[in-house]
Amino acid sequence: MTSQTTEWHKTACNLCFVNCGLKVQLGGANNKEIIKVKGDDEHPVSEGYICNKAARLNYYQNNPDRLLHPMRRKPDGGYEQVDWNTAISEVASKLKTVKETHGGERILYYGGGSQGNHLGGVYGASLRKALGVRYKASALSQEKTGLAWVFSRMVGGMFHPEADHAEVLMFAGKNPFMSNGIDKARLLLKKIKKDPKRKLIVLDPRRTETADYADIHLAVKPGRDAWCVAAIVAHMVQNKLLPMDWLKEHTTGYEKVIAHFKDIPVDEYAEFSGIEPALLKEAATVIAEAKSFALEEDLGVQMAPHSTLVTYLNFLTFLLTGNYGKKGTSAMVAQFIDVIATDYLPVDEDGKELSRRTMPVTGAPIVSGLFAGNFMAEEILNDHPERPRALIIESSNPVHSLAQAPKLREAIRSLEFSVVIDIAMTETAMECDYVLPAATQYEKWEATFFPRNFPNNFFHLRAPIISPVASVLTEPEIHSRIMDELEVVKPSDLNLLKFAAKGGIFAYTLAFLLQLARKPKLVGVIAYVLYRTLGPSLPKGQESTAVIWGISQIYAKKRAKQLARIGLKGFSAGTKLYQRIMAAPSGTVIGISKYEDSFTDIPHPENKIQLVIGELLEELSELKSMQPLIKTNQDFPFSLVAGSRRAYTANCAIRDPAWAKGKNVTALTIHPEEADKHNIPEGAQVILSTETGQATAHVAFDDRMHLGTISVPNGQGMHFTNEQGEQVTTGVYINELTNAKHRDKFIGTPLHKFVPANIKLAM
Ligand SMILES: Nc1nc2c(c(=O)[nH]1)N[C@H]1C(S)=C(S)[C@@H](COP(=O)(O)OP(=O)(O)OC[C@H]3O[C@@H](n4cnc5c(=O)[nH]c(N)nc54)[C@H](O)[C@@H]3O)O[C@H]1N2
Ligand SMILES: Nc1nc2c(c(=O)[nH]1)N[C@H]1C(S)=C(S)[C@@H](COP(=O)(O)OP(=O)(O)OC[C@H]3O[C@@H](n4cnc5c(=O)[nH]c(N)nc54)[C@H](O)[C@@H]3O)O[C@H]1N2
Ligand code: SF4
Ligand SMILES: [Mo]
Repeated sequence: MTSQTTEWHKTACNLCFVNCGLKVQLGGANNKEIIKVKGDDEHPVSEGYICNKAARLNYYQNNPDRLLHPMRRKPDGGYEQVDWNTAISEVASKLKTVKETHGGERILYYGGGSQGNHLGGVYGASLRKALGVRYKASALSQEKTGLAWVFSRMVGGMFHPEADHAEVLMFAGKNPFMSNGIDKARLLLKKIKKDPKRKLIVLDPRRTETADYADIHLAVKPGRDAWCVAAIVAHMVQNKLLPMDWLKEHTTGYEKVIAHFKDIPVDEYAEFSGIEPALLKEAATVIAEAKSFALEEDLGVQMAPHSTLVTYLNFLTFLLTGNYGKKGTSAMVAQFIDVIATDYLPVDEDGKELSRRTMPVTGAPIVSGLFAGNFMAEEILNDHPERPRALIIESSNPVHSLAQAPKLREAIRSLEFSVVIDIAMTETAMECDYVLPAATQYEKWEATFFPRNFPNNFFHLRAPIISPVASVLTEPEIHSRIMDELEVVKPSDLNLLKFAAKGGIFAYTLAFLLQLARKPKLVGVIAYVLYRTLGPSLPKGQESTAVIWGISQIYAKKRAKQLARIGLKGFSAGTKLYQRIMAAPSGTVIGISKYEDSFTDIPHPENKIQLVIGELLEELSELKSMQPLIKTNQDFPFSLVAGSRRAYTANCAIRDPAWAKGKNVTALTIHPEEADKHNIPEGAQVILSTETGQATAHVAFDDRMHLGTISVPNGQGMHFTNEQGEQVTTGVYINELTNAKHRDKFIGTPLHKFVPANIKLAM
């Protein structure tokens, strides 16, 4: 049945982690097409803002390559369709065998959500607990765990840079004009530009679209941010621009940290980083003298040489200048769930961690509960008795998104068992034993835990707007069916709760507290327990929101102060919060933070910011050698930015290349002068090579590029079935060319922004 509707449905965009509120109109056969998209002006954070990508969301929802049935790999390597009962019982039984033979800790878990969906991952936590899984990784641990290590050790909690109110704002290695990644990015850039009292500083080798809005563009040499930011801090220190009374009151270790910057030769470091010393000093002075300063960094730091050190230096620019816990600076937030868990451990007298949990084979550090995906293939491909034997992947495409795809393919194939839950037959799915098809994010209840706003903390739970394809299941259902098969929870343990749920939510709350006290082992599998007990008593279709009720209870306990400020207190505060969330299709405020919380909630002694990170101060001293961490060479004379955000890239969310508008979305870009030097005409086909692989690309000129660099976009080169039924790929599958060993010294995150590479005209 084809129909056209004029009704607007509220939801959110899942193409980047900002998750703007949307209103969409549906149409097409059975109203399964997203026909019209506009910003939801009632959404408290995005307030009607959207970028160019959201309008083409239907390419996500209606992908011709959509996976519609569970698939099982045949001995010949092909796949066959199996029914759900077969798939679930075989997956459960194979996981059980691995657990019984080698132990549950030999099963790895990867993913748990991408840019728009975290609800399934919460249910995945119950399955992990039931199996005894100990080690996990996700997209976060190939970008944000360095940041987590630094913020945990310094302030002990997630915070929000108040970009909207900062007098001076700095973007370090972030191009929000293209990548958004910050609320209402383009509006913010315009607002700052128009206000003569405000200033924008951009630290980026490329003259980015964001840099067009900057008052100061620090066009650093690629990979040399460490020298640049160290010199900025050194200039402040050496010119006594720091608020010593504030440092004394709110921080520890400031004298020690300051001492490290006293002798840094500012001019020399500035020049080495490619910045005019006068301009660098101007930036340092503007920051130090600002009434308020906030900084937001992203992949240009977190995936570039010295990444964790640069994050630390960035933090010092605002923490040493007292730009914390007041308007327009950075303030601690109370998220619904801390999507990046805070993680700090005891340190020695030099401020170095005494110990840290590591991976059994590679010794990779575990930060915020995650090991860096860069170690995954290495962890698997060996004969160590404690190597992983099985892998569960959920809502992630690591064979496409982690460095060095060929190694990862080999690793997954060598396992005793692998299963992936996805909406498409991805590059990863094609290496796994079983593929379980999920409902899309517009066919089920969904949410992310990304929002980190201040002072109003915010959460948006989205109701399904499109009826799911009958042959797929939601992740909560998939996980729970596997759990049922594993029989880890006795049906009798659930009966009391099922019964209580019939008496209403308050009877359920009492029974829930009682049952958890009596059977503490249920705590670990709480999402499953809620789904199977509270779920059935909720209005039909809302079962998977049971876990939101559970998280609301935890939030009410952990964030009682912030919750009380929206008038919710006492025994029923959690349930009332859940009810508010359910009644708010544009999302709702879940708690109010105050600037004072930014200090009182610091978990460190005397609620003080700990400025010393011994390991990173040591690395700072190593900069004296003036040796870049990674060098180009005769064979690979260019530094390749292996994955940059463009107008129509969205990680692996959209597989149909037709979704992208404009001919250069997939191009390899180079500065015209640089191209001229190498006799490469615009539009040429070139062979792009690195030490680990090669690919063909077509060239587009971009006079914003830093000389000596080339760039290819992220999220390209995925396979896709075209109208003729042929498998095609468009653009460069960049992780065929990256090297997993090319990673941050502390955390292991990849250094994708500086990959030595070469290009030659294709014959
Ligand atoms: N259009 C689009 N938007 C997206 C996404 C997408 O796929 N497409 N993905 C989302 C996701 S998951 C993320 S994590 C964010 C990432 O968002 P961003 O980090 O903003 O995006 P990138 O383009 O990867 O990198 C940012 C900048 O790093 C710069 N850079 C390269 N090398 C260096 C260096 O050595 N030093 C410095 N200082 N900068 C350097 C590049 O020139 C680039 O401008 O984007 C989100 N938004
Ligand atoms: N070389 C290089 N590599 C990079 C980057 C780079 O810049 N350069 N960027 C990195 C960054 S910042 C990130 S965040 C990662 C992202 O990498 P991934 O974590 O792999 O995330 P996505 O690529 O978006 O993949 C999400 C997967 O979820 C599936 N999916 C979508 N909706 C649903 C759903 O509702 N349920 C389920 N079960 N599945 C669903 C999609 O089909 C897709 O396969 O890539 C990283 N990889
Ligand atoms: S900024 Fe991100 S979430 Fe908002 S519309 Fe654009 S891609 Fe979607
Ligand atoms: Mo990301």
